[in-house]
Parts: sequence; C-alpha cells; structure tokens
Amino acid sequence: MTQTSVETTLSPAALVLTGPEREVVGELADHLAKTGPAATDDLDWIRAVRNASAGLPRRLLAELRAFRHDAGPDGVLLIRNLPVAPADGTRLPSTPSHAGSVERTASTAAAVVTAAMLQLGEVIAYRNEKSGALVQNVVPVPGQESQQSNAGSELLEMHTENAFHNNRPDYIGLLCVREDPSGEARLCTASVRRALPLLSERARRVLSEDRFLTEAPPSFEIREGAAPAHAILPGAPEDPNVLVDFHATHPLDNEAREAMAELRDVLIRVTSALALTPGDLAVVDNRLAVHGRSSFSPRYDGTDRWLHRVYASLDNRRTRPLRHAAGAVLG
Ligand SMILES: O=C(O)CCC(=O)C(=O)O
Ligand SMILES: [Fe+2]
Repeated sequence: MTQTSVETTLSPAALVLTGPEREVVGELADHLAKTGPAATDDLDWIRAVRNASAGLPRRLLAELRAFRHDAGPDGVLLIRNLPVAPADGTRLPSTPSHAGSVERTASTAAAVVTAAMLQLGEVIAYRNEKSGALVQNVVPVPGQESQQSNAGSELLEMHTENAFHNNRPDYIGLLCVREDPSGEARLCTASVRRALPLLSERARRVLSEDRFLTEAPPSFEIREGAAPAHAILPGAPEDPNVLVDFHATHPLDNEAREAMAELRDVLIRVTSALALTPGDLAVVDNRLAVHGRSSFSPRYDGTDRWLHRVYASLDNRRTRPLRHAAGAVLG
C-alpha cells in the first residue's frame, strides 16, 4: 500500500487522489464520455475505456494491482477525490428514482468507474438483473423502501453480492455520484479476515461445512434446479472466503443456525460504516468481504443519494458459456 493508505480497524485502506491526478482522470473520462458510440453497454465503448484505463495515474494503477493481488485485511479499497462531473462545469442531472434505473449513456462518472473496474478484471452484468446494464444506478425508489435490494432505504442486510450465483462478481465498484443529503446512509463492509479471529472454533468448523442454502432473488431464474448446500466459509481454514447473504442464506440445522448467528454478530463488530461523498469509489472484494447499507430517509426530489455500481470478474473464460456472443452479460 502507498503512503496515503490509512489502516485502522474501522476504516479501510484509502487512496486519495491529488489535484493533478484527479485532473488526469477527469480528462480521460470526459474524453470517453464523448467517444462514440458513447453507450456504456456497447463493446466498442468498453474497448475504448479498457485502452484508456492504461493511462490512469500510476499510483491508482499500482493500488488497484496490489488490491487484486491481495485485498488486505478489510477486503475493501476506497479511492477518493475522483471526478464525477465534466470539467466544463455541466451540472449533473437529478438523481433518478425509477425502479431498475441504469446508466446507458456514457458520462464522466460512468467512464471513471468502468475504467477503474477494467483494471481489476472484466466488467460483467446479469441478464436478469437491472436489464443487463453494465453501469447500474443505486438509488432509493419510492414504494420500495423495505425491499432487500439496493432500491430500498431500510437497513440492507450484509451480503455477498449475488451469493447464489456460481459466477458471482469477484469485485463490486460503488462510485458515489451524489451524497445522501440526510447524512444517514452508510455503506457497511465487513471482512472475513477481521471476523475469523473472533469466531469460536466450533462456529468456524460448522461454517466451513456444506450446511447452508442460498436462495436466488425472484428476478433470477436458476436453471440447474435447486441450489446445492454450501459452506459459508469455504477455502483455506486459516484464510477462508465468505459466502453469505443474511437475507437469503438459510441454515440447514440448529448448529448451523447458531454458527450463522455468531458470524453475524462478529461481522457487525468488525464493520466499517462509510458515508460516501461524491468522488468516492469503494471497491469490495466479494470473496473476502460482505457489504450492506444502513437505513436512510430518501426525499425523492432529485437530490437523493446516487451511486454507480459496476461488477468485475477475474476470469473471462470461466464465464464464457454464459456470455452470449462473447458479450459482457451473463444470461
Ligand atoms: O447502497 C449501498 O451502499 C450498497 C447497496 C448494495 O448492496 C449494492 O448495490 O450492491
Ligand atoms: Fe450489494
């Protein structure tokens, strides 16, 4: 990690771009926003962003590369002071508030988050989620307050992103375009590396066994029939991954239920709660950290909290059978 990295238990590593670094990113992103076809789902635009992303500031490239090698104790990288609006002073539009909102047209912010994620892996989306868009809006939607999705505004339980899916994303990028005017919303993240030492031996063992089932959200079809039972802490016992969604994962027996409850308590104790401000990009390693969101009070007047979300996957070949015509959408 570079000198600007901050490492305390409750705030993940952060890289704050300098003014000149921010300008470099801004020039690159403003140019991409105008680069034909200027459509975020178009593979030609993605190619242009991928090429341009090699010109991101050196320190940012080095930090992303180091994070890909090992996502550290928190499994989260926070990059701050990124541009989210064009340098020519054009104002951002109002925060969208419709269900399933996505960002199909290229923009400065869409280019910034896509460029950063393309340095971590291949950007992907899911046909059955947010209409397969690569750049998605995380905004509160009227009438969906209590939904356990990113359209809600009541507490969103900690989860592995798309936990049920065999080809879940390896990384999730969340770029803050507009901050929550109520000041309440927090992106919450918690890593299994921080949690593991606080778990009992018994919970560790039970959580490493195939004693849990994770449901798909109603919008996803599971082709292969019922999902198989899985472990919540798969992998190396001393440094496992975490695979759980506290809304959608169900223990198969009492001991498994107790272990899951213990894990939830421990994860809460090691949670970082981030009040994102414009230009903050939180990258979550979806193997090592779970994330969720505190409750907040939307206004639905165009000034609400607004994030762009982009997923990245590390293995383009592994997902190929699911990507029609070698596109970026898993279906
Ligand atoms: O709103 C947030 O901070 C995170 C929501 C979330 O879990 C997601 O978009 O995947
Ligand atoms: Fe999520």
